Amino acid sequence: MEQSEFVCKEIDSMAAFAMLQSLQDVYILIHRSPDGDCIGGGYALYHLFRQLGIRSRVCCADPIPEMYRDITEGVIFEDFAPQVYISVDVADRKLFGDLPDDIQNAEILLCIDHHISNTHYAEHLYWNPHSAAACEVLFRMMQDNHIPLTRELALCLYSGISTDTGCFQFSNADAAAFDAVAQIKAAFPDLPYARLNREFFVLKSQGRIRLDTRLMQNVQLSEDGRVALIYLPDAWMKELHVSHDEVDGVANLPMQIIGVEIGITCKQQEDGTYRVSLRAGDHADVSAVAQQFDGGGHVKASGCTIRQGTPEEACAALMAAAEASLR
Ligand SMILES: [Mn+2]
Repeated sequence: MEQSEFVCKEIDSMAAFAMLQSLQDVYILIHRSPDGDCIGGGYALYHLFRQLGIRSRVCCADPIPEMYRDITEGVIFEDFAPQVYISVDVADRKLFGDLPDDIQNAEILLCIDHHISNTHYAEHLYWNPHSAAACEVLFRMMQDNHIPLTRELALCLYSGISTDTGCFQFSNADAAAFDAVAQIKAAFPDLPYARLNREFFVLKSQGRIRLDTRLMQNVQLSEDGRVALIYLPDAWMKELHVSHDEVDGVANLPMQIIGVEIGITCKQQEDGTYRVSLRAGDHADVSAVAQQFDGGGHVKASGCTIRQGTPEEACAALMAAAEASLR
């Protein structure tokens, strides 16, 4: 990939909004395996651009999962050639996934993010690594710039903050996150919050329930039950007719076991690589574990990809790294 010479410049909420206002024909890039935060953030930016009379579209390497249809419903993107690219909730350009080359290699003018692991790949970065969600960062930017919250924006931003905090149960659900959501709920009390939470966190297909049961039957425990690892073979997904976007959230499964400090989910991909999600309880730090495998993320939720080896080797390497991090 060609790298141009620039030093990523961090900017504040006023400069970020001034920049957004000055753009035209914008492609908004979000990460592969899209979650509620990047989808909510991407669509919030689309609605914001619309209010400003600016044409934009959200670009993702993977399809948007069905459970986020409240966000995507009624939005039809126009076809146009981009003049500029921005990104939201994407810590590293590797996470764009498999996009067409011209998009993949494009210079990103502005990244809006909340990942401490952000690699400063964009020309400008507007971020807050203490925020629970990219959608919370966007909420603050809009507030600082006196942008009125619309119903569409409220739905998008709520979805991002709710999903990135695991429905407000992770430690990142701090006062600032609750404050943003309190303001969103006060402004739009009639949005279907309870139904959204059920869609995001409770409902699963029959295949997914069968898969979860099988995964739990095969969980590997070590360090007196402080590390739990589940391995998900690609063949099981095919057999039970579960799609990759349906296993979003499977990383939280090992953390349901009392005593588990580090939960590891290792998903075999169709191409033989392994997509790994790491979750930490009260005391552990999994971002350091992910970094050993060239990944990253947050202290309590991180990820990485293992590109070679048998499933046994991948799992053993992960287990060893997690065990070492607890000692
Ligand atoms: Mn996020």
